[in-house]
Order: sequence, then structure tokens, then C-alpha cells
Amino acid sequence: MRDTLYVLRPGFEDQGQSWFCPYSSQVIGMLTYYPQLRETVDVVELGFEKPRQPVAELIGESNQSLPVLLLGDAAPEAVPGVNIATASGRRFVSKTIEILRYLAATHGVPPPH
Ligand SMILES: N[C@@H](CCC(=O)N[C@@H](CS)C(=O)NCC(=O)O)C(=O)O
Repeated sequence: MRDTLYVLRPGFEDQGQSWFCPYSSQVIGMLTYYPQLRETVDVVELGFEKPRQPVAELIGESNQSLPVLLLGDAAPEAVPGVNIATASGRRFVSKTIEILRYLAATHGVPPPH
């Protein structure tokens, strides 16, 4: 499995209106700045409703806040400044700034200031 980024689909529905997720948009913004990231990271958009499958199934309902980056088999053991959590045997990064740091560190692109 490759690193897989799950984000909220822009225009998702909640409380009777449409929204976008400012956290998801930061990560999508980085992928737009550095398109080479898309060569090694799969991106999956999900709706707002819960449980958010397949994230809830893979790492649990307590970890389905988005964005979340599920790490692939080739992911490093540790990345400075990044908390890599584990649930059901899957490793993941859930804080937005740490997802940005992880992507920068593992792809040789500039890190977030
Ligand atoms: N993990 C993010 C926050 C992500 C976040 O709050 N996402 C919202 C959507 S914009 C969400 O999924 N809310 C539902 C939930 O957290 O269960 C961070 O870096 O602080």
C-alpha cells in the first residue's frame, strides 16, 4: 500500500448548507504547489457524514477526523516533528501541520514555515 491521504470533498453538506474543510484544503494546496507529491501519494475525497469509510474501518471511529494520512509500507519509522500514531496495525498522521511536514520530509520539497 502507498501513502493515502483522505480529505473532505469540497462542498460537503452539513447543517443544511455546503462547506469546505480548511484543514483538507491546506494539504491539497501543498499537492498543488508540488504536483510530484501526487506520484507517490493517493488522494481520496470523502463526505462529511460518519462513519467515514474506509477510514473508520481501517483506524477506528475515534480517528476519522479529516484530513488524515495513512502511511504505506515504505514509510519511514520516524520523521522529525511528526507524530505517527498506530491503530489496528496501521500507521497514520492526523494533525494537518504534521501531514505537511511528513510530505516535505519524505519527498524533498520545502517544508511548511
Ligand atoms: N486534525 C486537524 C483538524 C481536522 C478537523 O477538525 N476536521 C474537521 C473538518 S474541517 C472534521 O473532520 N471534523 C469532524 C471531526 O473532527 O470528527 C488539525 O490539524 O487540527
